[in-house]
Amino acid sequence: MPTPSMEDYIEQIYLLIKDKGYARVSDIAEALSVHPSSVTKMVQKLDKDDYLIYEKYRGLILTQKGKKTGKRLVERHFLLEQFLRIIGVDESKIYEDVEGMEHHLSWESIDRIGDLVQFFEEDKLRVDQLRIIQKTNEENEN
Ligand SMILES: [Mn+2]
Repeated sequence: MPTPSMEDYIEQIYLLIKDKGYARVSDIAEALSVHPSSVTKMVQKLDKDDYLIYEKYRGLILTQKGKKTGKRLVERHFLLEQFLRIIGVDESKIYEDVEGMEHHLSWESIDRIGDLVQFFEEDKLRVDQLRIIQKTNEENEN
């Protein structure tokens, strides 16, 4: 299993390759706000663990394992964003909260959250009902 930090790298590399067709060390460093030397170090570790193949002057490509993991991590991120949006979290907090949550939940919990998101999406009336409860709670707080 990849560590949280490895997951962040695999997720970003997967996104960069999906969006631009390639992932350079400098792009990864910028996306994760880390020093390029940290990227090189992690990329070497990910190469050793078979998530990608890294050649210093030719860049990197994801292996089958890396692609599969990357796709799963990006989907998990997206699901958690949907979840926070549905339960009414303010848009300005969603990205950071997902970054804080995503590595700390089991896949079991992720799947159950997926069920809950589906439950709300299948009938938008359920979202309206939740908003009524939230509005009442807010009014009682003030
Ligand atoms: Mn993420």
